Amino acid sequence: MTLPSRTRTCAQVLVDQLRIQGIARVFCVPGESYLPVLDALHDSGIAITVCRNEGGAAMMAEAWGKQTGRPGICFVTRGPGATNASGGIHIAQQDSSPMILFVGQVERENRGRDAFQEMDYRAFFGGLAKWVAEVNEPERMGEMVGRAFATAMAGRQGPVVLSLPHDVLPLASSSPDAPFVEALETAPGETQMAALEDLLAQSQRPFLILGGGRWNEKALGHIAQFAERFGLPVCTSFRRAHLFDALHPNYAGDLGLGANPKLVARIKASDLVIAAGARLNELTSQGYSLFDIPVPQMTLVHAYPGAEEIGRVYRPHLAIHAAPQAFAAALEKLKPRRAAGDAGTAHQDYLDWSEQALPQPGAVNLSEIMIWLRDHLPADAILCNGAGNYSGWIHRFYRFRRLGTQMATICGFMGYGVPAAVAMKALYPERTVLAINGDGDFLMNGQEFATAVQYGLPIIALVFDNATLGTIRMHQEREYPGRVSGTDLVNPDFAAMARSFGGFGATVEKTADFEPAFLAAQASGLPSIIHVKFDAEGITPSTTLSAIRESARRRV
Ligand SMILES: Cc1ncc(C[n+]2csc(CCOP(=O)(O)OP(=O)(O)O)c2C)c(N)n1
Repeated sequence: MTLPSRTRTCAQVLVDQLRIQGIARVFCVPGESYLPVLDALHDSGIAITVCRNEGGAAMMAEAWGKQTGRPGICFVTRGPGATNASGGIHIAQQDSSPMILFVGQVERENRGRDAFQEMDYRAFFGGLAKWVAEVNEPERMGEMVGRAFATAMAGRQGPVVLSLPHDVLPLASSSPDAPFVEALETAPGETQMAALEDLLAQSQRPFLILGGGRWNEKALGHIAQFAERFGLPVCTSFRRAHLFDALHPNYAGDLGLGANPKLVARIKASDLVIAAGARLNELTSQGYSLFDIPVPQMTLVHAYPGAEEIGRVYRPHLAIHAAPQAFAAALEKLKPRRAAGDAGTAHQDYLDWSEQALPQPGAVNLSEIMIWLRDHLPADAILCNGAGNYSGWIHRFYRFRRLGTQMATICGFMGYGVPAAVAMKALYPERTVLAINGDGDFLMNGQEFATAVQYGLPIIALVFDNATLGTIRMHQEREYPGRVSGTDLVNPDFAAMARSFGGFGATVEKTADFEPAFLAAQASGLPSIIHVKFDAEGITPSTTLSAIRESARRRV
């Protein structure tokens, strides 16, 4: 796409660059520091979602990037806006999601004076972002924005921060436009693929771990066929369960918090692990206990798009520096030299682990609710969640069937569910989008429910209210049994909150109330909150607070 040449301001070059890169929507909280950009957006055809907090705006942009593989865009004002937005940057870094944060900056003539809301973004975001830069020369705007897209999408994807000095944005710019940027593809070499074929021929108990971003349906189709041809059990890394159909006969479950012990044992006993696209982070590696460091006890093949990640913790026996799509395509050519293995037992272990609801103290049973959702939601429904013990029920009982249906932070950031759901509903208005939250979790960004109402985005937010910051209470009972400190919560009426915001609200106090509440929420056509009150005693799907406390007391 080439745009007509005319005299443009720096801000207009920036916005034209967004159009050239195919950006349809940006997320922001406005600030006086970047008014020329807001003005340039006015007639650009790019939609603006104005958020209530920059933390929510940055998470929406991150979620957009995580889902689409192209950078989500967020604009925030200087100092306070930038610091509020930092949560989204942390998520984008840990979750490897492409996003660009544009942030206002003081005038160049005042830089270094500790001027009003001045910040050194290179220092502040330096350890988080893939690239932090300030656009000080008007004629370099196109170049800088183009590079921001390329950097955010290349290798291990992540966040880029571009700072926009106040006085630069309205200046006339002769900057040329940069062309549309494709993510850099790296493909495996033939020798590496031949080596992988040899390793598979020698292996008795191979296993495939699937994770990371940059996948598409076609590549995942190649992965499924590869697993079928070789009889490989496949598991997904922490919060990437949507990469493989849970009902596929080769699916062995997901690795993460509360992983199936049989799955963990199976991986430990395997003689060949192929990690495809997964970083093998702390939660996936079960607290760095699954593989020996630095050289894993079994043969490790690590296929990953970012060279700097391969060997960061684990020295692979075979390193394949390749983007997931190219790696998956290359797998098509591999031929089994022995009879296919048996993934059936691994899949049965997964089904047994996730099939039945477990008993839970109190009138509300979260596993029954999760199983109801798994039986009634369409396969393309998107589930967004933040952090908290409630997510353990999602991991264990919900069955993700399609790419992009699980939107949760790999870095365990509270408050992600609502902003991610707002972004997903804006992206896919026709799909069912849930924000699943704990009570502590929800109020970290629950204000973005107002954004859902403002833009007519009927997300359904479930708030699992146990009147405690349950995860921390659980750790507390383990370490300091009976000494509850700083974890109790007194909550508002979340259903009334929904109504006061202009949405639909319902309260659930027993399991049987959930179905009618959910159906009523759907029928309302409004953004909805379903306030589910349950007993904190049922702290995880498989244990209680009392059991944790008692066992800690016996230990002391
Ligand atoms: C932004 C942020 N702050 C703090 C934490 C630490 N943390 C992890 S889980 C949790 C409690 C979550 O409580 P809640 O939302 O009520 O869910 P529950 O664990 O009770 O299901 C806290 C405080 C975090 N992960 N993220």
